[in-house]
Amino acid sequence: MRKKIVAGNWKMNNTLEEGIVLAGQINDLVEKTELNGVDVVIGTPFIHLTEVNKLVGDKIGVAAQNCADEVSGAYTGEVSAAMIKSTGSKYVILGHSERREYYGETSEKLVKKVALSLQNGLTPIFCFGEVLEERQSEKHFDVVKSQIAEGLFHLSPEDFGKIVLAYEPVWAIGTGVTASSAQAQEMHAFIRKTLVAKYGQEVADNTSILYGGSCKPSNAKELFENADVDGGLIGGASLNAEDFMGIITAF
Ligand code: 3PY
Repeated sequence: MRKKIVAGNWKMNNTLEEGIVLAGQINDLVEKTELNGVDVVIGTPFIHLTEVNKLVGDKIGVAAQNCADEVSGAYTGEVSAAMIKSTGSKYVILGHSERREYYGETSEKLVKKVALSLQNGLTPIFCFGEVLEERQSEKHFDVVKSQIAEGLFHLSPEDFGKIVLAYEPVWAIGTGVTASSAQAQEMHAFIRKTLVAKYGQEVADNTSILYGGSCKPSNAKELFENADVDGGLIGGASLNAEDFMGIITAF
C-alpha cells in the first residue's frame, strides 16, 4: 500500500540515554500533532531498539539500520532480522550508501537481507542512489535501475509490494546539497516507470518511494509536493525533534 512516510535515520549517533530523550521528545510532539496520514518511523542504532519501542506510541514505527545476511549462529557482531523483530521493530533500513561504501554491502548480500527481513515480518526500506560522477556522466538512471533490479526484481509482485524504496543520491548525503525538487521528481518518476515495466501499473502505483539526502524543514514541502515523492528518509535533521517534526508536518 502506497503511504506517505517520514523516516528518521539516526545513523551512529546518540548514547542510549540520549536516544531515549530524543525518542521521547519526538513521541510527545507526534502525539499532539495531526499527522495527515503520514507514517512516522525512527531508525535507531541496534542498542536503542528495545527501549525506543517501549517508549513510543502507535503513531511511530521503529526501524533498525541494517540486519545480518544470515539467520543465526557464529557471526560475531551481527544482529539478525529475527532479533530485530523481537524488539518490537517494524522496519529495517537496507542498502544505505554508507553501508554499500564502507561495509561492502553488495546486491548479493542485500538479496539475502531483504529475504530474511520479509521472512521475519519486517518492512525493508531499501536505499539506492548514484554518486556524483555517475550523475555528471549521465549514468544516474542506469545505476539506479540496476541497483533496484539487482536487489529486488527477483521478488514476486506480492513480496515487492511489502518494500519501501528510498532514493538517496549519494552526492546529497551529509553534504548539505539537496537534489532540486525537479531532480527528485524526475528520478522518482523514472523509478515508478521502471516498476510499471517490471510489475505493472498497480504495483508501481502502490509503492512508496522516499527521497533522502539533506532533506530538512526548509526544503521538505517542495520535495514532498512532487507527485512521485512519497516522503523522506531523513539523516541529520532527524536528530532534532523539532526539525524532524518540521519535516513530518511539511506534507
Ligand atoms: C541523509 O539525509 O543524509 C541520509 O543519509 C538519510 O538516510
